Amino acid sequence: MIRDILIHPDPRLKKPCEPIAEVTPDIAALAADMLETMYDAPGVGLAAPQVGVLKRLFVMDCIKEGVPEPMVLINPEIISSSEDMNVYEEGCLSIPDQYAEITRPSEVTVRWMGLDGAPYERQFSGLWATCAQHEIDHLNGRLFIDNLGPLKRQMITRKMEKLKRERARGI
Ligand code: K1U
Ligand code: ZN
Repeated sequence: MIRDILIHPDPRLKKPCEPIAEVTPDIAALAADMLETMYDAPGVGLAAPQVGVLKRLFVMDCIKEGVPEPMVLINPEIISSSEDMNVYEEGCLSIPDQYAEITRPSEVTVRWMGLDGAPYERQFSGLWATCAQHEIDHLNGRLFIDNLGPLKRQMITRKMEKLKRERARGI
């Protein structure tokens, strides 16, 4: 089932999310819905708070062409980050059509729980590393625009408020 994606500003996008104690059928259904919603958008990642669920889970698939590699990461933690940094022009499904260059560590090692309840650990680089950091920020109530200066952030927020007003009026 495709779920609605919340648009900034929304208080649910600013709250830290709760850890998931165990993988229940509800969590498995949420992950399946989030993958479907991400591919439909389309996007390369999606965090649970973006669909209004304040739990520590995100999905991603950064293969743009070729064989899909859907990933579900529960309670993800960055356990190490490279000193080497990378600049990527990021977007966000909760901030449509707005992009900004964001600097982040170019490689990160992430530990998480899989849908099978088992622990996993993997080093990510390239877009996978950028996306994992962007999604973990969502789980901590942070958006990529929080890395921008106040004027740029306010300009984007005003555009999103206008977009939400227009959508509410069916424009
Ligand atoms: O979390 C999100 O809002 C999803 C976001 C993830 C992301 C994108 C770029 C850098 C870091 C994190 C997106 O997927 S935005 C859409 C996007 O980047 C994309 C869409 C279609 C094809 C390829 C990329
Ligand atoms: Zn985002």
